[in-house]
Amino acid sequence: MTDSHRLPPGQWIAPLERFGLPTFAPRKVVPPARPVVTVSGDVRHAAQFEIADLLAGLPRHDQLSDINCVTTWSALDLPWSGVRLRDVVDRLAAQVEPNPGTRWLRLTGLDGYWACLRIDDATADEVLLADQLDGKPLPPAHGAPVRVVAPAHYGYKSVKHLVGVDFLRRYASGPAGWKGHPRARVAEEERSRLLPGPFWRRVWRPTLPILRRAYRKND
Ligand SMILES: Nc1nc2c(c(=O)[nH]1)N[C@H]1C(S)=C(S)[C@@H](COP(=O)(O)O)O[C@H]1N2
Ligand SMILES: [Mo]
Repeated sequence: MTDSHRLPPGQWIAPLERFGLPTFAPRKVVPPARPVVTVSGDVRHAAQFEIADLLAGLPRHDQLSDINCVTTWSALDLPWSGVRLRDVVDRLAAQVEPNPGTRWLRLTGLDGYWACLRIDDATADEVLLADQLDGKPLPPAHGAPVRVVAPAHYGYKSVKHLVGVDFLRRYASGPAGWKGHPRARVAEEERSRLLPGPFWRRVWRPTLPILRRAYRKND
């Protein structure tokens, strides 16, 4: 509990457990032997990349960062390792040539979950495409083979099991729907596009045990 001084507003410390929207609780992912990422959207040439090729040769970064879930739990100081999402996006953009005016990335996971991050948010220094947690390959529960880690944003932007990246002109809310926020910055408590953050603490906190149970039942 030593780190509670830096807990964001309205958050509580919790251990990391597999988590998300209730619809995704039964969708446990078995990572494929040769995972690929499909890159499309408003681009000149859509393309597919093997994940191994996407990461090959990029500088690696080890980083302690937190997951802050919109439902008010926070797992602190998780030891991630991977490459910068910015380096990956640069590599992809060189191949697919996004059209001018694209401002958003839609990030899709193998379980069908997806979320949009603004390109300037997705390419900030501390945003990783992580392939390791605790010095070991990412476990299936936490996003194998690779996941996004966007510490400045609520957990719902940190898409696990990445299989799709689309360059888009416009934001789309994804499965989070109206409950989500286009940017979802933790420091601004952007829990939802509607109503202020503190309102949502009171909505989400009581649902947390129910959501946890739905996930644990499937684990
Ligand atoms: N593919 C995928 N990514 C996802 C989710 C999901 O259900 N599927 N849930 C999101 C939510 S709401 C949170 S809080 C974090 C939780 O990460 P964890 O399952 O590693 O604890 O993953 C995010 N990324
Ligand atoms: Mo979340």
